[in-house]
Amino acid sequence: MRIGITCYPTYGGSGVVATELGIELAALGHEIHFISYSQPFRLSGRETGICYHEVPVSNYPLFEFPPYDLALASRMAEVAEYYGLDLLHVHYAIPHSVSALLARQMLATRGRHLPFVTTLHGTDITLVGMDRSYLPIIQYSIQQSDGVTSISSWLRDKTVENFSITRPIEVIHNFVNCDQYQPIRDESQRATLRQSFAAPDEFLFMHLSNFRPVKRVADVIQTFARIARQLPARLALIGDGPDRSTAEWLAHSLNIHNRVHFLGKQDRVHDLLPLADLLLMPSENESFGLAALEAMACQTPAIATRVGGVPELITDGYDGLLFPIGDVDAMADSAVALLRDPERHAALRSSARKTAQDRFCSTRIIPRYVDFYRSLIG
Ligand code: GMT
Repeated sequence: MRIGITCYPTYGGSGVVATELGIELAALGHEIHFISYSQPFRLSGRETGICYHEVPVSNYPLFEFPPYDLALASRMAEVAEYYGLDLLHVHYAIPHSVSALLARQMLATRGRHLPFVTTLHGTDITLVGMDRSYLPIIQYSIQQSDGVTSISSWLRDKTVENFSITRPIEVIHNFVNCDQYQPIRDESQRATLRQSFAAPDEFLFMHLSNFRPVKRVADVIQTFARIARQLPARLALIGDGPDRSTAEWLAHSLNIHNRVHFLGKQDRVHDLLPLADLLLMPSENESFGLAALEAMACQTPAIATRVGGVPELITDGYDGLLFPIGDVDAMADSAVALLRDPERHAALRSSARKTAQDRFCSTRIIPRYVDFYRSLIG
């Protein structure tokens, strides 16, 4: 198949899923065309079978707000026509599904059918999409999509509830490539690599996000501060975003800044996640929690909040630990108790990897997308 994919190219879960999906599909022999305003951050630009098409956005002085959605619709229609696309797959409803709808209509006037799939990721439904200025058009574009997928059952139910959607929504969970994301089996190699972040007798915690308020990065620091009072430990935070300076300030105020590493945006997170003992994901909401899945595939279980679609990924006490939002004391105490019990920690680590492999490995999930596309093209 020839598939056009549109996503946000910046640091964030929906862009990661879209990019990894394109890479996996290309590896299966499909022809993939990414259409966006810049190259998605996890693409090197050298992948076989993948082509990137930039959307130029005119910045004429008359425009206070450059109309990206229109430029995107034009480019989608052009790429579909020139490269004979069978289907468009847009990630994150706002504004991508509206642009795809326009592109489909433009091509229909030329006698070509270009079906499009909208994948709902989270804040497009739970936060931004609920804004009255977007709600009616997003509702319309979801209803009008040829196919709609959601990355968790929780998000599907929220979409139906918030937008009164009557059409079917297929749940296709997020996935991880378990060959790329895997534990470092050689203990001495792991110990050597870990030395950049922690001494041999120190535990290593990690956090991975875009540092938006929904991630509650302050809770990461607060939890870690309580842990560091009881155990020798270090924290490495991967990513960047609006709440980073608050987190840095808090680390200084709590006098733990010497134990906290802010690593900024990293594209090879599969090299880092296997080095950690635990991941901290105390989010206010997560419609899935891809960061936790990536860590679990590397045998790093998560201490997370029981929110949104997270319980579809993490089974409390088996492959991770779940807590109420903001309960930093319980998160810290449980982490300390777990790390003081190496057998239980080892069991949680291997269950985390098993869950990633058995339920969310790309080899299981990608065929579901392929079948879904075929059902629409056919
Ligand atoms: O988490 C973010 O702020 C980024 C956001 C996105 O759309 O880029 O992530 C959402 O999509 C991810 C991939 O499907 C999910 O794993 C995240 O749980 C979801 N984030 C939220 O629901 C807050």
